[in-house]
Amino acid sequence: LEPAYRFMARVRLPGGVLSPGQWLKLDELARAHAGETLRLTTRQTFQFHRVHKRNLRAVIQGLRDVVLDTKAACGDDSRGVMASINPELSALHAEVYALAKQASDHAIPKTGAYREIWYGEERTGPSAGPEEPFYGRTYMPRKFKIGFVIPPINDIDVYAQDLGFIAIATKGRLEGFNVAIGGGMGRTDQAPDTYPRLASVIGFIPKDKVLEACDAVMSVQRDYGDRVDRSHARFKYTIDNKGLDWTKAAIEDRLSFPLEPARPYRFVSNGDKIGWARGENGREHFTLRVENGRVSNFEHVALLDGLRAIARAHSGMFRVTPNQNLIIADIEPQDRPMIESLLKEYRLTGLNEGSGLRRNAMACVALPTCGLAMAESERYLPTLVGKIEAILAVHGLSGEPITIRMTGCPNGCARPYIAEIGLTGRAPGKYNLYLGGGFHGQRLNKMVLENAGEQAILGLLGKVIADFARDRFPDERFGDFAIRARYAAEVKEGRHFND
Ligand code: SRM
Ligand code: SF4
Repeated sequence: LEPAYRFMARVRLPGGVLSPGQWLKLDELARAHAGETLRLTTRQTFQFHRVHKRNLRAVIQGLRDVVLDTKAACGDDSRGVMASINPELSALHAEVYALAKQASDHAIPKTGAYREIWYGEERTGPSAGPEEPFYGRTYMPRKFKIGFVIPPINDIDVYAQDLGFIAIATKGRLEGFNVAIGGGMGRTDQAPDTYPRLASVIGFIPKDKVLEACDAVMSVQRDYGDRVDRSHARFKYTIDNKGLDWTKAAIEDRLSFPLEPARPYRFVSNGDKIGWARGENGREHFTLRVENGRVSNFEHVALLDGLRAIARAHSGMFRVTPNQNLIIADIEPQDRPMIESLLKEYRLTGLNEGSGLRRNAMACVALPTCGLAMAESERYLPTLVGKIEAILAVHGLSGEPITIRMTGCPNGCARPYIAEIGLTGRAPGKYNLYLGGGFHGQRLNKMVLENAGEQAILGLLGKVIADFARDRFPDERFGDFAIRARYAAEVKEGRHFND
C-alpha cells in the first residue's frame, strides 16, 4: 500500500498565451483532477494542485491533446519563458511573443524521457547525436529564467530574470534587445551570503540574434555556475563571484558578434492596466484582475464557470499576465458586447474594482500546498490589504497605486524584494517587512521589520502612509518616499541587501 501522494503540475506556456480551446481543456482537467481550481502564476502559466499520483498521466496526456506540456516547468534548466502582454501594442506583442516561444522551444531539454514516462511511447533507438546537445548529462547548476519585456511596462520584472531581453523598437518596429543578466529573488533568512539581485544591462543585440544570445549566456552559467553549493548556484552569484566584466567578456567570447552599447529605454510601472484596452489593430482586450491568480468558483463569484462560459464563446485568445491576472484578448469589436454581457452575467467586472494598492498586490501560493511555506500568503494578503486600505482611505490615498507583494517564505516567488511594500513569511503570522522598492521594478527594497506580527506591520505602515500623505512631492512614489524619508536605506546592489 502506498501513501496517497498528490502533486502540483505546472504547465509550460511561453508568454502566457493560450487559445479558448486550451482554456477549456485546462478547465476540464482542473474539474476532473485538481479540486476544481486553477492557479495562474507569477510566470504567466497555470498550476494544478493536489493531483493524485494515479491521475498525473491523465493530466499530462490531456495537456498533450491541446499541444501543451509541463516540460522544463521545473528543474535545473530553462524555465517558463516570460513575455510582456501589453495589449495596446499588437504588432510588437506578436513579434516578441513569437521570439519568447522560440526561445522556450530552443532552450528546453530535448530528452525523450518525458514522452516515454508520460505518454507511454517506446524508447527510440540511439540517435546520431547526443540526447542533450546543450545540457549534456548534468544540465544547469540551478534553474534559469528568461524573459522578454516591451517598455514602457516592465510587467515581467525583467530585472528579476537570469536573462532578460528588453525590446528596443523605433516607431513600433522591433530592432533588437538590450540584454540584462543576473537577476534573481531567492534568498534564505539568516544566511547573509544569499540575496536578491537585479539584472545588469550589458549591451544590445539585433533581434535575429536572440537564440544565439540565449546559448552564449546560458552556457557561461552552465560551465561556471557553482555545482557544489546549491544555495549559491544561481547565475547572480556566478556573476558576482567572477565579476560583471569577466562574465560579459565570457559571453562575448561565445557570440559570433560583439555586443553593441545598450540603447535608451524607459519603464513606468510593472503592473497591469486593468479593464478594457484597444490594440493598434483595432481588436479589444479586457484585463481581468484575478486575486492572487486563483481561479475557482467562490461564494461571491463563480470565476471558474464564468471563464468557461467566456472561453466557449470567445474567438480570440487569452493571455496570462506576469501579475497573475488574465487578459481576454483579441476580441473583434463586434464581439465586445457579447463578452461584456458574459462578464456581467457572471459578475466578473466587480473583480476589477478596488484600491490602487489592491490592484498592485500579488501573493505566492504558500499554505496549504507549498511545502516550503512558513506562513500564509495567498490566503492572507487580501485581508491585510483590506486593513492597509482603511489607513490609506483616512489619508485620501485609496486610488494611489502602490505595489505590495507577499510570500510565505524568503524564496520570493511573488518577487517581493522589488515591491514598494514587501512581506516574506518567517513563522505562522510573522513576516519580515521591506520598504523602498522601485515602482517599476528598478530598485530592491530593504528590511525594516523582522519577524513581525500584523499589529507591528500595520503600526509602521500607518506611520509611513501618514507621512507620505503629508510630505510627499507631487507624483512621488511610495517606495521613493520611504527612502527619502529614511524609513528604508537605499539598496544599490544585491550583495548589500543584508548589510
Ligand atoms: Fe517559486 C519553489 C511556486 C515563481 C523562486 N515555487 C517553488 C515551489 C515549487 C516550492 C517547492 O520547490 O517545493 C512553489 C510551489 C508552491 C505551490 O504550492 O504551488 C513555487 N514560484 C511559485 C509560483 C506558483 C508562485 C505563484 O504564486 O505564482 C510561481 C510559478 C512560476 C512559474 O509559473 O514558473 C513561482 N519562484 C517564482 C519566482 C518569480 C519569477 O520567477 O519571476 C521566483 C523568484 C525569482 C527567482 O527565481 O529568483 C521563485 N521558487 C523560487 C525559489 C527560490 C530560488 C532561489 O534561487 O533561491 C524556490 C525554491 C528552490 O528553487 O529551491 C521556489
Ligand atoms: Fe512556497 Fe516560498 Fe514560493 Fe511562497 S515563496 S510559493 S512559500 S516557495
